[in-house]
Amino acid sequence: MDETSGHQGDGRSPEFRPYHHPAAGWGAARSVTEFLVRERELVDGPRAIMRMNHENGGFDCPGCAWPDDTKGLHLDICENGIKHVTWEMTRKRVDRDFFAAHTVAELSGWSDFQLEDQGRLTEPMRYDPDTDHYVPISWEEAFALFGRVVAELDSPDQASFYTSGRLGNEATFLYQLMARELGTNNLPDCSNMCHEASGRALQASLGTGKGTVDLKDWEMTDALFILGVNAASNAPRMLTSLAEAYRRGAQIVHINPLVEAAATRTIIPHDFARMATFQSTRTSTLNVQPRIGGDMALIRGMAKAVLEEARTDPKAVDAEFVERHTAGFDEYRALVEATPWAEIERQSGVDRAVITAAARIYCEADRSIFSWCLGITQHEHGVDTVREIVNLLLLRGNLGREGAGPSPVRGHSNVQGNRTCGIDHRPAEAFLDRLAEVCGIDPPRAHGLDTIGTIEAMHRGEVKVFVGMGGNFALAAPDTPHTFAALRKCELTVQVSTKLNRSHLVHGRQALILPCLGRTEKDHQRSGLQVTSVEDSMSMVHLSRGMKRPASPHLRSEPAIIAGLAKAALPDSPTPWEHHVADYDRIRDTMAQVLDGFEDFNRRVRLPLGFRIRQPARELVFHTPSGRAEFSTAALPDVVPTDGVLTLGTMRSHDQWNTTIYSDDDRYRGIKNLRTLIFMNAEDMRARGIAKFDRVDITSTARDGSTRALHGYLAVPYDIPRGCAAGYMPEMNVLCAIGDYSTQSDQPLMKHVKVTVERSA
Ligand SMILES: Nc1nc2c(c(=O)[nH]1)N[C@H]1C(S)=C(S)[C@@H](COP(=O)(O)OP(=O)(O)OC[C@H]3O[C@@H](n4cnc5c(=O)[nH]c(N)nc54)[C@H](O)[C@@H]3O)O[C@H]1N2
Ligand SMILES: Nc1nc2c(c(=O)[nH]1)N[C@H]1C(S)=C(S)[C@@H](COP(=O)(O)OP(=O)(O)OC[C@H]3O[C@@H](n4cnc5c(=O)[nH]c(N)nc54)[C@H](O)[C@@H]3O)O[C@H]1N2
Ligand SMILES: [Mo]
Repeated sequence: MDETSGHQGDGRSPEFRPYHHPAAGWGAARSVTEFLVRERELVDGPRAIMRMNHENGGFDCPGCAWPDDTKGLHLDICENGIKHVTWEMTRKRVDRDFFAAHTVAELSGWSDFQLEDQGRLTEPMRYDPDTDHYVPISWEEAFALFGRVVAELDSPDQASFYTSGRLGNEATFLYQLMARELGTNNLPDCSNMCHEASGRALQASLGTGKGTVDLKDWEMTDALFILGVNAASNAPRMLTSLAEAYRRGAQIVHINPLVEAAATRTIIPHDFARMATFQSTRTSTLNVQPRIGGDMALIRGMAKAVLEEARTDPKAVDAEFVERHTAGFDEYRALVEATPWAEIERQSGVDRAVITAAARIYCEADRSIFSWCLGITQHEHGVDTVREIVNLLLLRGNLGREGAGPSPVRGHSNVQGNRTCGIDHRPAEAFLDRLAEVCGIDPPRAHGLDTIGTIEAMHRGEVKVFVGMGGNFALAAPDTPHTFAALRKCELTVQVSTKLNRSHLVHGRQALILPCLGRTEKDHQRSGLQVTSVEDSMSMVHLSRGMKRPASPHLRSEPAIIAGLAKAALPDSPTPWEHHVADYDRIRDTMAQVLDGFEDFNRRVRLPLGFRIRQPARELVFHTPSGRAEFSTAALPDVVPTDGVLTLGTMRSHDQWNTTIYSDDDRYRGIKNLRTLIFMNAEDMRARGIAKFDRVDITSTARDGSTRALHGYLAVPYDIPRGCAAGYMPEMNVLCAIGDYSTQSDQPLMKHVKVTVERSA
């Protein structure tokens, strides 16, 4: 296999049959059963799942960041959560015999599915260049190797420390402390590729980087607007909220170029009575299909309709709210009024009548929530679009009251907690001051490198040591061959992982694999069994307690691994690393002094449902320059592709977790046995003489004019606006140029790749 072509089919022939069943329900149940059988987990899997996301016990689902049910012990599980847990609990093992039997060159020829499917890593390994094998190394020697290489760097900024969003809060805090004690803010993370735009936009508009609503608000709202998220696959427990909202008569508007499964009907995953009787509930009242990148124009159109409505109905705009709590309204109104409908229709790809219908729903609702994910953020104008969403919310005072506000859907289960606990390459001065005071260190003040910055610096030879705290950097990052070359230029790459993946095979001159405990596993330290904490999409912090025997006796917890690395690299550190790891309560006591909203952390995190981090914007306190919520006035971007060009969005299938591929099926989109595909509008196919399942070549053109290509993909006619196309990450990362990232958020433009498609010769 060509090392950049991602997943390989298993020879079964591909199928495409549009899916007409409700989301979740029996299709999900069957899929779970097949998966459990394959992973030989029929006994332990379900038992573990009964312990997941439980009030005061159990572990946090390592899947998505959707919050737990507010009613406490209510069992709210989903098909994909079960898969994520089972994938971690597999009985298969990657041990020293495995590495002795296969060279890295040989493993590089395996598919990504095959690599992870070998099971759990069991002991620390070091790359041996003489034999091209990974060979066992003791923990102490591995740490010492890291310490030696770091000591030889000319500057701590030659090291970069990546975080993938599964890392618990306590480990997160230690990790950033190690980096900053060393003297660098090089803390790239997966949110650089995911919700960086949301954070920056909400910070600018509201003075807080997070959404303001919680699950209770979802239960009370009159209208939900869901933008750019494939909820049925990527936040399946949202289906429950959507169905409950529908039953209570709330309006649900989905805004997505694709009509995803969550935008039709669902059988609520845990509603066994309804499952037994095949009763489904609608989860949508209106579906709007903008062109890719057309959301900002669409939202502005809704704002224009609201302002027009206000001419005859003074209540359409909440004048009192606008007057008391916001700044910049007059400029915004002038801008909206000056934007012609024709321009709004052209840029959004949606007729005025449909936009007005959505605006009417918005005006008729007392309380509205806007929720979004990557379809909004992974664009050049992601920040402007999120700010436009906030503008629309502000117009009707949908902030700081029950049932209303912005609600971004975060990705990894603790990606939000990572940021809260200090993973930020642009840390706030106030945070650094507190860190300095409490921890007795002198943290660097200069901004560090993010994900793209790290890859570019590796290429220039400026970053020589890379640590991946979870994740699969090599495959998750854009421009696969370019990222591979960057990693290979490093002096040392260290991957802290649970499973074998591509990032272990694409390594530096020296390389370490450090295997860690998973979320589901018991974490014993000197003072006894430990618990960790995580934060969900709605700022709830709660405990996660592993209950399974570790996959191997040689595994260490992430906090213990970080402490080992830190002690080796920081011989004179003022931080009592071992003392901290012996009892995570001590880490929490330190965090309570450093982090805003974490007072009395150890007690409050043990409350039955944990605690919610204070949200100033929710209380209508705005840490913005004006002290008010700020309207933005950005010009509409031109997102209409030129003739012959398609705008391609890369996304996940149903049966995958980011770079982890569970199978080649994408059930809700009707796809079987196929990942190397491109969804296209039927007219666009006809215009190019392409028929269903024809092999096509896809060529992307970057801003700098350079081109990248994938060959032999199968074209699939799909209900998607003309000029738009879609396909799967991480395979399509090959098409994402390293230089194509947003000037607003530095996020790679993973939903906005300009491509041409033609039949393969
Ligand atoms: N099972 C599962 N769950 C996951 C993950 C997983 O891989 N598997 N990943 C987790 C992570 S890290 C994240 S960040 C989230 C990601 O969750 P999503 O944001 O749902 O991820 P994607 O699959 O990239 O899907 C993006 C959606 O945006 C739509 N879209 C594309 N372009 C546009 C556009 O211009 N405008 C609009 N309005 N929509 C657009 C696509 O049609 C698709 O429905 O999910 C998390 N949950
Ligand atoms: N083209 C394109 N590219 C994208 C995206 C896109 O939409 N389009 N989405 C981006 C987004 S939103 C994200 S978040 C990134 C995802 O980027 P990452 O977070 O880097 O990737 P994952 O695939 O989630 O990482 C999977 C690996 O994590 C390790 N792992 C699993 N559990 C644990 C654990 O408990 N501890 C540790 N230490 N390791 C563990 C396993 O070894 C597994 O192989 O991809 C980004 N890339
Ligand atoms: Mo993500």
